[in-house]
Amino acid sequence: MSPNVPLDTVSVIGLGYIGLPTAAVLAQAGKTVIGVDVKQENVDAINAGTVPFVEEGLETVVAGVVAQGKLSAQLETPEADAYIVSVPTPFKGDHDADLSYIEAAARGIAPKLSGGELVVLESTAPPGATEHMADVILQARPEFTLEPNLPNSLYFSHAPERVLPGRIMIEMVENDRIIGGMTPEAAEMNRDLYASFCHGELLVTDAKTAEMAKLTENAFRDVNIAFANELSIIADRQSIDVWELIELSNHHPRVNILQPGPGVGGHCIAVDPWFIVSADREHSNLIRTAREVNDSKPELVIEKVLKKADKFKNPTVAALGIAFKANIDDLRESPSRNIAGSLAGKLTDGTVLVVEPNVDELPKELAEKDNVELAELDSALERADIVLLMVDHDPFKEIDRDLLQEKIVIDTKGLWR
Ligand code: SAJ
Repeated sequence: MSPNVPLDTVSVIGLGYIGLPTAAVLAQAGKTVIGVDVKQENVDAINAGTVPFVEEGLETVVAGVVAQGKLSAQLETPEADAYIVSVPTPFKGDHDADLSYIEAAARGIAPKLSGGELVVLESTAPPGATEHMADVILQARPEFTLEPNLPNSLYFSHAPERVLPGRIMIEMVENDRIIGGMTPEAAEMNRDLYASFCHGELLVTDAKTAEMAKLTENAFRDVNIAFANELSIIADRQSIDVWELIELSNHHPRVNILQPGPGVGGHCIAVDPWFIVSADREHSNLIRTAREVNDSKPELVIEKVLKKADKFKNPTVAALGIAFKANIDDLRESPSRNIAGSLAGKLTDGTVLVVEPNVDELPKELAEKDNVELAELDSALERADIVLLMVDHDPFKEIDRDLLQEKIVIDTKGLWR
């Protein structure tokens, strides 16, 4: 039997920051999309045409495709022509990838298969993860085969996402995509499916190269941010303004240094390079060191604040921004969130006023602390002895500089130079 072309019904497993936008654009392209999520509240929100997190432009598309009956969500994996697995891959222990969510998704898909289906892994994962996902399914359903064009063929592929949070709805459609098939036939099916919504170039390769390419992109960025962060540490000690230093150096036609900050956050750049390290610990010194440099940054920011706080009996610190980067509400793996928590723990006689315009409530570990408050920008600036800028959210750019005159300012993003 030939593959189930044209793959009319698609099930997206995992309706998070990547899965939901993917489901939405597929539905917009005319596919019948059934999303699957383990969280009942996410399923309910989506079926009501709303979204469980903030992402520019997403809610409008979700509301539209749900109203047209092209997108629905449920807890159980359905029968479908194609599956897209978009679940988390955190790390465990010594930074090894935890593939348990991928395995659980595979076990959910296995009983629904009848032959000819495409299963795409979108989750970022270490080299070999797509093969592992296929193994889990083939172990559960040994009557199927990877050999193409038979009645009992299954097709496996890896299509790593490359979208930038905050620009997901644009980049999902415009970015070039890498398509890594476990067989050429699987790659071809995957390419045809993604061509329905993606106008970028669809670059076909094998699954393992695709897995490594995704990790390479994020490791490249991590190494380059580490360079900027290391410069910021050295410049600080030399009493040099690191932002001026970088600006000047970037005038060279072949130099393009990124920006230093309070550390690297998010669930991609701070995580993915470790998958390369764990795949080959002996030969990944540069990538590991970059991770360590970026991970050391928050501690240096904390030390700087504590030094300044020393001269106050009851210091009040305004911590501006706890999202992992500008203009989003995503607090996962956020260095600034950890810095705020750590400062509150250390400044037991002080107060930390968290200003985060993109959230309505503090995350649990901060809310539980007696000396942490979620504050409005104006009142925090008025009350603070020390103003610690950690995220370059737009509202912080517009602050009246006169309000900062009397304050001790620690600007980790170079926003107020
Ligand atoms: N950061 C700096 N200095 C910079 C740039 C970023 O300190 O010059 C920090 C940010 O503040 C943030 C972290 O790095 O804490 C990551 O932010 P980001 O905007 O660089 O990237 P992400 O994590 O939002 O998205 C990345 C993107 N990858 C690349 O740019 C190579 C995106 O395209 C990927 O799809 C995404 O990871 C992912 O899902 O893997």
